[in-house]
Amino acid sequence: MSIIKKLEDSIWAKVILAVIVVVIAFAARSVLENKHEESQIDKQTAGKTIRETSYAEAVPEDDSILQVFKNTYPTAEVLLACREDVTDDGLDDLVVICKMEEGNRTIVVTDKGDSTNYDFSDPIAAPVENQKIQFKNIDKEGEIEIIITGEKKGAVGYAIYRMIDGQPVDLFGEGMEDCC
Ligand SMILES: [Ca+2]
Ligand SMILES: [Ca+2]
Repeated sequence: MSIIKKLEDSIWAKVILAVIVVVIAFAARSVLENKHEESQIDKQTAGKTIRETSYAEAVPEDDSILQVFKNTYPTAEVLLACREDVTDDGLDDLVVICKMEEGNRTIVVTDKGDSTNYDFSDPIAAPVENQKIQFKNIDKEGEIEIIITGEKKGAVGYAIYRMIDGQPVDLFGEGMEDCC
C-alpha cells in the first residue's frame, strides 16, 4: 500500500514539475519575444535615421509650451526646445534640453489633452554641447521617436527615445555616457 502511495506521489510530483517547466518555458519565450520587438532599432537603422532626418527647429522665445516650461523651471537655462507630438494624441509636446544645477538635462513636456495643461517627464542626462533633436517615427507605429545627439570634448553620442507613460524610454543609443 505504501509503495503504491509513494508511486502515486512521485507521478503527481512529475506532473507538477512538468507543468512548472512548461509555464517557465512560455514565460521565457514571451520575454524573449518582447526583447526582440524592443530591439528592432539597431545600430544600422539608428545611423541611417540620424543621417537622413533633418534637425528639428528650435521654437521661438514666446512659444506657449516653452512659457509653461519656464514657469515650472524658472532657474533652468533652455539650450534647445523643439515641438512635436511625441505622445501620438495629435497635440504638440515640447522636448527641452536645458542647463540645470546638476548638469544638462532633457525634459519632455507633454500635453494633458487641452493644450493648456502639461505634464513634465523626469529630467534625464543630456549632452554637454552641440545638442540636436530629431523626430522620426522610426518603426512607423504609434509615437514618433525622439533622437538626441550631442558632444562633449569631441566625443559624439546619441540616444533614441520613445515616450511611454509620460517618460522618455531609451530604445537605443551609443556613446551617450561620453557626451553627457
Ligand atoms: Ca502630444
Ligand atoms: Ca514609433
